[in-house]
Amino acid sequence: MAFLLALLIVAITAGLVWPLAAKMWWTPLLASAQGGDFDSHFLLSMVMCVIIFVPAQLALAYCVVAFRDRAGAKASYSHGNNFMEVLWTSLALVFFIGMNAKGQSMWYHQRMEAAPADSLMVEATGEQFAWNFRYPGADGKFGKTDFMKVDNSAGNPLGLDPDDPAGKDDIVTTTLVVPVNKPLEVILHSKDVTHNFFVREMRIKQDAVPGMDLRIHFTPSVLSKDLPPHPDGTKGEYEIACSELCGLGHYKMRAFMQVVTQEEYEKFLKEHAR
Ligand SMILES: [Cu+2]
Repeated sequence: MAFLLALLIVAITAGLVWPLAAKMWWTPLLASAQGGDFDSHFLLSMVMCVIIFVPAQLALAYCVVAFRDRAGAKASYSHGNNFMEVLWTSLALVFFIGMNAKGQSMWYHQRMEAAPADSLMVEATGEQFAWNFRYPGADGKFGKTDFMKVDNSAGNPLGLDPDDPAGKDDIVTTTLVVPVNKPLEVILHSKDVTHNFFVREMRIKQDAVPGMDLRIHFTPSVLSKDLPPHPDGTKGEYEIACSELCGLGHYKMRAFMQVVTQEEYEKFLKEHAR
């Protein structure tokens, strides 16, 4: 019986490690300059888990056999080993603090540090259950908004103030179109509840919180026309999925992001210029 159990433990361990060893990766295409750090951090944590998990399971299988019930033998009690206790507690401490420190710096770099000076700024505003994107237009300045002026039916979902000259050329769209290889700063707002701006290929996930001005910057690096089609058949677009349970229509709250060439981007701006 002990041998069978040990065999089962080894088989389950092998079955769990197999997808990783066989490189059955589940990360989607990587399409931002900063996403590589995220992937290597993810891979490092997976590898560390395997390094800890496999010997622990093999030791368990060994103990199941070595200390199995033998007729007539008396069990002995061990109070443990202080040296080993200190050793693995400190190793775990170093590991967790180290992983956190590395993750923290990636997080900090994209959110707390200022975006590069030549970044394109786009405001993304979530509402139940849609996204609107605003470009500052030719003057590079966002106009004032006033929530009293929000009127979806009149085509002013963001409440642009018509009296502010800086807002006259602001462009509002429902699809996010950005040029490739240019740093992009997304300023996240929400009109009602907490939403989340999630683009898996960019390895970007950031909450949009009502009343807050949350920023995240990254550099899209793959044209959307080079993307493989989505399982739902959508082609040439990155999905921006709301990733915060925000109400009954949460499941269908999504928008799309197109990464285009500089020329195509300028054409897009001209077509939408006001
Ligand atoms: Cu949402």
